[in-house]
Amino acid sequence: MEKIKIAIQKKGRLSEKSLALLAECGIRFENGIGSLSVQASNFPIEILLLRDDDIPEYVQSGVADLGIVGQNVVLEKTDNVKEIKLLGFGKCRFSLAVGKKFQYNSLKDLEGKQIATSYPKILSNYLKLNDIDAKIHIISGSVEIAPSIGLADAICDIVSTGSTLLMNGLKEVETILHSQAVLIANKNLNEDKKSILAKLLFRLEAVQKAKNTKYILLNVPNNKISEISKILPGMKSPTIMPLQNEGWSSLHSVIEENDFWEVIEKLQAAGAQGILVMPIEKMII
Ligand code: PRT
Ligand code: ZN
Repeated sequence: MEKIKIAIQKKGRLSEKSLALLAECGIRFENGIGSLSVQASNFPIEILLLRDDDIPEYVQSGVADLGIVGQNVVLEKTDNVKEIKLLGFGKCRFSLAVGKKFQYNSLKDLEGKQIATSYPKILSNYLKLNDIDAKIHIISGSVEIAPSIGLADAICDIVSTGSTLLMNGLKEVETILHSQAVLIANKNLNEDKKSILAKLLFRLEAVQKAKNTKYILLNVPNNKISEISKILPGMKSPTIMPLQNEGWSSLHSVIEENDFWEVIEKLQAAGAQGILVMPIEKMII
């Protein structure tokens, strides 16, 4: 039977979360993670463990059918793969930074200056779009030290907390893009592979929905059931079960993580008691 090949980062910031996501989709792996490729025992998928920089090209050429990689790397390496799904981890931004003493007012101040980066394509597109002529120095690692050793006036790099910039005496002046891990696919998957991808996506969506949702149980006086049910949007409508205590019921529903505290406050104000909130493992609607 046909298998789908998914490329994920071998060792780095995205490795653990990529593997965990596949595991949450119920995929079990046969051999150890030390090797270059890993077979799944219960799903038609093979995992290729690669450097993240190589993943977009492998997917574009069809050596891998799918890949999990940062959007920043996809943009830099290829424009010929399909972005299938944002995965919500590996979040960062790609920014321009200059030395603390650099008098920066606008992008125009970078005209004629030297900028160090590992992402020449994204940077040059951005400069072109903004009509700035600057010299790009391509450096593969430790870009943030370039200004202090006199190699460049500015840098363009990935930032997450900003502490690396701070430690190197730099200040962030422009955000070029926001990035997170994304599932990409080859543009010419055959029908068999498309149907395996659809199965994988179905599972991914169930996992993602569950992460954003909580299961909630609460005790409510019977005369408040309809008022409280309105506060809880739920999947369809809440489940209501009588309690042994006369005049009280137990109400079960789901709530969105985002509205969590707001909903809890409203429920309490409306007379709910004994509120229990639990994680949901998978959610299929
Ligand atoms: O070996 P391989 O080539 O596979 O890995 P890599 O070293 O190229 O990549 P890796 O593992 O560092 O990052 C993989 C992906 O994680 C990146 O492509 C981004 O999409 C995403 N990501 C999220 C980050 C960061 N956050 C991040 N903070 N990638 C890099 N950084 C670095 C950044 O380059 C800078 O040096 O962390 C430093 C800044 O961090 P703060 O928190 O100090 O701002
Ligand atoms: Zn890399």
